[in-house]
Amino acid sequence: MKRVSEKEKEIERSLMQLAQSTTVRPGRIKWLITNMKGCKTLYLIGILGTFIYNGMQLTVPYFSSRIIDDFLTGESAVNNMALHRDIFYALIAAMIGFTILRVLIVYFDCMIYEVVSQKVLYRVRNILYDKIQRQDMVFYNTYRTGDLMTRVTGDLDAVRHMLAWVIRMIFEAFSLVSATAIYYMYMNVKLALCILAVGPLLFGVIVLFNKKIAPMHALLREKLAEMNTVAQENISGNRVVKAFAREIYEIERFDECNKDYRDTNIKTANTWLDFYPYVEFTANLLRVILLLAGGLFLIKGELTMGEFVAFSGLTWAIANPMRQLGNIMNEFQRFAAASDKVMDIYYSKAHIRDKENAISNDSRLKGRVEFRDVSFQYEDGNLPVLKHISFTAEPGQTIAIMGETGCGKTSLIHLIPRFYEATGGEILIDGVNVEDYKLKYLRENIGLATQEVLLYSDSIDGNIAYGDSSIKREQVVRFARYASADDFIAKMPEGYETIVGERGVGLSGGQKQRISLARALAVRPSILILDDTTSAVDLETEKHIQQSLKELDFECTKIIIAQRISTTKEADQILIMQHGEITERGTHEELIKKGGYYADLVNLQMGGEAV
Ligand code: DUT
Ligand code: MG
Repeated sequence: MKRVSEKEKEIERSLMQLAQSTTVRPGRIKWLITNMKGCKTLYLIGILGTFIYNGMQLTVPYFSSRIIDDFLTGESAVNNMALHRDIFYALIAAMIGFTILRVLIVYFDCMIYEVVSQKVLYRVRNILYDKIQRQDMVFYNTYRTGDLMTRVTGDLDAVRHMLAWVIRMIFEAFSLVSATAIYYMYMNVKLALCILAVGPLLFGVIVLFNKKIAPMHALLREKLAEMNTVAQENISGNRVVKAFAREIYEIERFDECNKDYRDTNIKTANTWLDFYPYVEFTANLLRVILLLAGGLFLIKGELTMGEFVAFSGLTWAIANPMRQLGNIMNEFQRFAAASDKVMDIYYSKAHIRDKENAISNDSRLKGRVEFRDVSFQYEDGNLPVLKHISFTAEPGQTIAIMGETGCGKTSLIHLIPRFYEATGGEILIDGVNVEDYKLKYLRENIGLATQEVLLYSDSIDGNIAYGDSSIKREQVVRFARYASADDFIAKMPEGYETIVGERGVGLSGGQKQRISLARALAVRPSILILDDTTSAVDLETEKHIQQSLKELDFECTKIIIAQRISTTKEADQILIMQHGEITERGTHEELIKKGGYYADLVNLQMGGEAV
């Protein structure tokens, strides 16, 4: 049995914590804050920095208004210039000094936002990947790969952008406008109120815009996921596309999605254009108000020339955030749409998971498999796939399952490692319900060669040792021999180091099956399940494999699905399935005597010679 590493234990612990702490789905911002674990203080410093450098924007107009009033236009300007030239220089030096300081603060502040957002991105991405890894089959049947990929890439980036840019911009706008408003009030309350009266007008525009833009972003996000799904399915299904010469059709199909995505993007961008004139009008209204009201106060002597220049020099500090608001709202809505998708996965829970006191230990299971009146139906299906299945496989026995295609063989064996949960009855291993075992423990004791072989883009050695990376080369070779794979592997240019492409490109169907069998054997399982694993292997090789399976140097119960009599005839028990039910059972001889489906099969495949 494999040793559980410290790192694995740590991951397990943190996931348990996560599972407990994530029962209620919080709001988006609260969710962001929880994921800022360890860098909340840094982020707060970042926000404080934003306030400081925006407040410092006021220094330039403040010093310039002092210079104008005291040294250029005021009554005692000439006098001051002659007597206090040092103050004049000091004011100019202060203006330059504050500007340099401000630039430095902006630099470090941006860095803080970037660091925090990357840390959060790293954390959330890992959690998402973990969640996806631990999901059950139902999840994989529900979500399409392209959609999941969009969630861990594009959607997550929108979340990062929220932290790195959108929030900074919100605080920037807020601090700039409030600092300017306070400074305006300090200089001249009446003029300040006249200018700030445009606020409610702008607020109305933004609320309307927000209502229109939110659904656009949700749609945009769907279109992107759709496009990614089409691309992903096509790339992985490239052989089918080529076989049917459907390249042009697929290119056109992608083009449709791409166009759709582009058009939605343009439409989203245009939504802001509809609102832009109103915002621009309001922004320009500021200048008009300033000229009219400011001019009037200047003439009446309620405002000095320096103050007027300061007012005028700061209108951008109100107008720019106004113009920026559209962009901010846009990005905020992008974040809203994306974070919903990310949080769906973040808070998703596998239906099939460990019970609270699930059994797990270091000892090997004996491998007694018992099905007690098991029935099963897929969640999305409307007919039962398995009906009242009962049988027992004693440790070390071989059970063969046969039956026409679609009768439920694969569904049956998928219940043993709990890929799906039985809808009726129970499945016991060593007398304990499979639901009472820890999934990891249960599955470590099962070696499964699936009907559809999937190999990783890795060396043959790496593929065989996938379930237990601690095994040495000699053992890998030994398991390859059991699976009759050693011969052809040895003949390959780089032997066991040969890299097989994605999904085993470069190998024949039978070769892939044999590697998959070696991989299942390499975990030295208590229960070996083979789903049509030798169907593409020639009869001679198959005979050899059958012999090896009998001579394994560890005890294991074998459950073998096969179509060939040659594979199944030596089994301790043969189960014949029809429409989800076991209709015949017994040994080869017993079933031939019975003269049912199996006997017909023997006649068909062996021309009756074995009878
Ligand atoms: N089925 C589903 N959803 C699935 C898989 C299968 O509804 O995700 C249905 C299709 C079929 C029945 O369940 O009608 C049994 O399928 P299974 O794959 O168990 O059949 P099989 O006996 O393994 O067929 P084959 O010999 O073709 O592998
Ligand atoms: Mg099958």
